[in-house]
Amino acid sequence: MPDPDQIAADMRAEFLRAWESYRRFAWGHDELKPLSGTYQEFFAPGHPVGLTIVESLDTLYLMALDDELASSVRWIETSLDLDIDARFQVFETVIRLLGGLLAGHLASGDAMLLAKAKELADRLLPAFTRSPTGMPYRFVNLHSGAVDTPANYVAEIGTNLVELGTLSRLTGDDRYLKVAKRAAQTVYERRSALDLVGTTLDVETGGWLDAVSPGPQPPVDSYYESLLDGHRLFGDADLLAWFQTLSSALQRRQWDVVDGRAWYRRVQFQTGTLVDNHESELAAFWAGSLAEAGMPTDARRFLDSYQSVLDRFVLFPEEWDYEDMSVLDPSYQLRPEYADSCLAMFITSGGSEEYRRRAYQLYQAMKAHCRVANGYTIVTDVTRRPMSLGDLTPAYWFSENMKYFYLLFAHAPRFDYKSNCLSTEGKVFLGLRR
Ligand code: DMJ
Repeated sequence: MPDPDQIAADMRAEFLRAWESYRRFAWGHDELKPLSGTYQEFFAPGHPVGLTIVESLDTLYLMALDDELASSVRWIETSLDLDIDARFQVFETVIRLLGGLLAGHLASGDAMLLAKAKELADRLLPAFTRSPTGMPYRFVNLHSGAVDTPANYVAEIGTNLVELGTLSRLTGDDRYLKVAKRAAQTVYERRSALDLVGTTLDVETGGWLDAVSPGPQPPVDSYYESLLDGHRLFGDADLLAWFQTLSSALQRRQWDVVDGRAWYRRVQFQTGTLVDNHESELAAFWAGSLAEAGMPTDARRFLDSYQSVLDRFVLFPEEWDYEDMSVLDPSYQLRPEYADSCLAMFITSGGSEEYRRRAYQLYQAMKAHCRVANGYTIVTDVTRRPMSLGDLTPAYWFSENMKYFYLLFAHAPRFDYKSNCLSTEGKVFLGLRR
């Protein structure tokens, strides 16, 4: 590996190269399409919210791209109107937009960002307060407060603690944390006798709509992470107790070792019987959570399993069967989960070089296969040579992937490597140095 400073400088330059393309082709829109030099909206067609800008604020700050940060904050102040007559997905709005505004506020100290965050949360609140169980509806109209879709996933119901809790802490208004905690608790209370949860609940009746526990995989994954991070941020003992009960059940009932590799089998949540052996790239974040929860051995084993997938396919397919290692979805969505765990384990291990080496392998593979004239793009099939490309730079590529990579190598003076907490969307809620 080259010198870490050199790698960090390269990562910052690559970020900036793609950012300039976003500025040129997509500024103010949600996401860049780098091959066609166009853009797409993430939440609602015809209603851009500058997702890439909002999501990237704290990354710009950490990379000391201060002019870019200033123009991003200016865009939000002058052009981000949240009074939008369209239905927004509550979970994605919370982790990406609300999280982005709050992390941007924590990074820059700008009061306007906090005011926008509060306005956004107030527009989201009907999803919680109009629900008979307190578990949020899946969609809310930001203008009218009309809610729809009572069938909601556990991750989407229960991943609001960090963002809404931080807003409560910053505004002194405890309503936000209360609705988030009630929703997370309502899911917890519906766990089976095996301490497992299914994937989908009817938020009006409170009943389960399915019977599968996917382990730390979608669409439950970040619920577990949110409980742990909520405890790490607010010291709430309930959240830790719920995390411990649920995560020990995952280790007991779903941890599955095949050919020396550890995975999570998908099971019926009431009986524990096997559903299938499908594993998602998205679960790679869980190694970092295990490490943060004080389970370094399991964390390392799980990360090793993902490393074996990386070694085999060069970039991660979206989904595979771990019994026979057949690929179920060959696309690589430029996802950040493996780098997320590498950073978390770099930090919890006190700076072990091993995690830098792993992340660098992924970074180089990404450069080799996803780098295009206008930045970076997703892959539609990692098994083909050359890999076939799609046309998208997801907002999380700017805000998550490049943040994790950069923090691993940069010795960033604006980041506290000793005391920090990043949300499921990689927003820094603790650990920004001003
Ligand atoms: C991101 O939006 C977040 O990391 C989220 O928690 C799950 N997945 C995507 C990127 O893969």
